[in-house]
Amino acid sequence: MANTNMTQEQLDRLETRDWIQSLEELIARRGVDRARQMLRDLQIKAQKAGVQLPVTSVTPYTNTIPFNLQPLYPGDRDIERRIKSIIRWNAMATVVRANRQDASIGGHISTFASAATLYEVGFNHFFRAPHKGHPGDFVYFQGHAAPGIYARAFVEGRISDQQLVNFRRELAPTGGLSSYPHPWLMPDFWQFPTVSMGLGPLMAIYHARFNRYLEDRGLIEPSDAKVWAFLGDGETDEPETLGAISLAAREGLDNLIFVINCNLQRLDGPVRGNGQIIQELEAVFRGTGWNCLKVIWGGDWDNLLAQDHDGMLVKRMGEIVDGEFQKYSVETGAYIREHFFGDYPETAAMVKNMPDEKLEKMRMGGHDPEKVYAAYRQATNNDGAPTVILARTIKGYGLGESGEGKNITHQQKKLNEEELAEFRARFDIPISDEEVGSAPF
Ligand SMILES: Cc1ncc(C[n+]2csc(CCOP(=O)(O)OP(=O)(O)O)c2C)c(N)n1
Ligand SMILES: [Mg+2]
Repeated sequence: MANTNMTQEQLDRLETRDWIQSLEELIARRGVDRARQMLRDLQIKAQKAGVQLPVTSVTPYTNTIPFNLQPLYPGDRDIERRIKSIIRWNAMATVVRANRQDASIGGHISTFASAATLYEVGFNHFFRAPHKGHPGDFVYFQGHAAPGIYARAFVEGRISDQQLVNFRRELAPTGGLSSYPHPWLMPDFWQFPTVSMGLGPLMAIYHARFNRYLEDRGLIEPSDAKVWAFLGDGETDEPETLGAISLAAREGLDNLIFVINCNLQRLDGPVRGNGQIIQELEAVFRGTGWNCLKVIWGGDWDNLLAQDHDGMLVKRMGEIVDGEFQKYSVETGAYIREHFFGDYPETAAMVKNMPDEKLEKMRMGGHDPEKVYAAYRQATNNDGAPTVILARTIKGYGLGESGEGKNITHQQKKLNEEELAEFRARFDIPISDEEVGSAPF
């Protein structure tokens, strides 16, 4: 405090750094449990002195699982990316081709485009079919992501070319596929109906509860089977989605996992223009006792987060409302440098040597298989409480100029030849120039 030429703001920063260093040292010397105890003690002191924290069930706007606690990814990333890219293409082609036949058929491209990694990590590493002595897992798929689930079943040889061609025309003489998960129309394929938003998550809670009841009454063998529910962030506006979450926590349903695809968009605009949907949901779920895992930033951000000794980057992340984040997803790297990193000298300095193109392409957590895997693994091992994973993604991911992060993307059903060629190039799809316009499966 000797240098009186310093402004109050500069002095505050020095003081903050001092406290952060003390905390770092405590963690290094005594570990996270001791640090938690210390923070609790400080909070009691603060509360008694009238320092009230706004909502204590919200954590900073960054990943719950830090890089150093991330497990090694057990899969082959290259093969998985190739398979996922082909599934992305087939899902898109299914909707595009159906709408070329008849523009009133409809369907959705951008929901699965944002959720592909969330599903593929599940399919490749977590979801189990019933097998000897094990009932398998129960998966509630987000209804509007149905084209992606069909596209995977096609690659697995479980549905035919003709069925994909007849998407949304399941009564066609040669067979087809229902618009959404529909166990009555497709009893050998779908287990649970979900597209009326809010019903999937509500049923998943009762399903997990009932499984526990059957186990407790000795009617089925106890197992580690999970109920997974995949839903949209806009879907959480439905009262049914959040209506029973306190029951799930009260019953300690650690056989239940919600994965909320937080692309910040619903039908035709942002979910929370002037707020942060991830923080809002974290408060609600943590407040009722759920284990909450935020998967916001992809691996591209790890380096920057490692340099963020003063926490200014995470502070900045927490200041941006969803409407602004949406703007970043359609803007250039130069814009992001100026408007996101440029606000504080510390964050501006971090990206000084990074080119604009790199800033534009920094991946979100829900598009990074390693981050998603880490969260799923922690969720499947969690004891005593249900888990919600809040995964940040971009709606229409991979659709480029024609839809990525745009308000219209939910309604996007057509791509022209040039847009198809761009999609093909981005995901290395092995299709020739002559063929690309016809969007073959
Ligand atoms: C109960 C109900 N109301 C309205 C709709 C119409 N609808 C279809 S998709 C959608 C928005 C979906 O947004 P979100 O849940 O965020 O999904 P995503 O962004 O992943 O597509 C709406 C309102 C519906 N399917 N169900
Ligand atoms: Mg959404």
